[in-house]
Amino acid sequence: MSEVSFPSRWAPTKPDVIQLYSMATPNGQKISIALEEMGLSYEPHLINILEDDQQDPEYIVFSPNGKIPAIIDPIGPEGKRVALCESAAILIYLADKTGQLLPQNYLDRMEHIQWLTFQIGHIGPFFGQFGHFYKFMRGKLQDDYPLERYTKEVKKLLGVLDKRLNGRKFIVDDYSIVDISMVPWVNCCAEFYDAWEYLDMGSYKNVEDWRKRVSERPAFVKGKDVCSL
Ligand SMILES: N[C@@H](CCC(=O)N[C@@H](CS)C(=O)NCC(=O)O)C(=O)O
Repeated sequence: MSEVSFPSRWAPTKPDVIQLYSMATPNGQKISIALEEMGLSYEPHLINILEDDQQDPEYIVFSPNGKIPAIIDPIGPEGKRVALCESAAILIYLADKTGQLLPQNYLDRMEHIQWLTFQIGHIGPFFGQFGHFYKFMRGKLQDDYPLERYTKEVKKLLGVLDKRLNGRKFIVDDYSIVDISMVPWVNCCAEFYDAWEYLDMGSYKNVEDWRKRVSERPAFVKGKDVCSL
């Protein structure tokens, strides 16, 4: 991995701690919540995606798809500076760095990674598209098909989570980076998209209990508002 420079537009004032480049969206919240939960020191920088900060040439160097979140850890393995984008990769990196919120045992670890990739491959993209058509495009399109398609898929995914959480406090065993990756998206549907009633979220009782349990954690409460506008 080649070492990157700190972007001059978001110059660190504490260059010895992890630099977080983010905004308080579900994908961004995951990382600030994890950093808080793990007790790591970090310096947050707001990347305002509404103003296309994520396309800044200095930022694209270490987040090539122009998305938040990203981090630069000035003191990674072997003392090397590490830059990472993609929230799942960052969560695994932070968990490995601290030995927290992801088991080391191979098969337990793979079960966590399975659910983490389920979040990345399904929950993030489909909840995000649902929000686009429900919150931002509703009433602006002639065709109901996009909203119907994403509503159906989000309800299916909520059903998968509800079944998985039957008799469980968390998605795998103990609280982990998997829960941190998912709850911001479920909260986003209920709160930011304001779709709790529309999606009949009250009927997913296990999901509701879990998101309350997770959302009340002090690190979650603190982390979710980091890099707010
Ligand atoms: N797979 C990526 C998705 C990141 C992502 O979609 N971030 C959104 C905010 S939630 C973003 O940066 N959007 C800005 C854009 O698309 O220009 C991850 O998990 O980090």
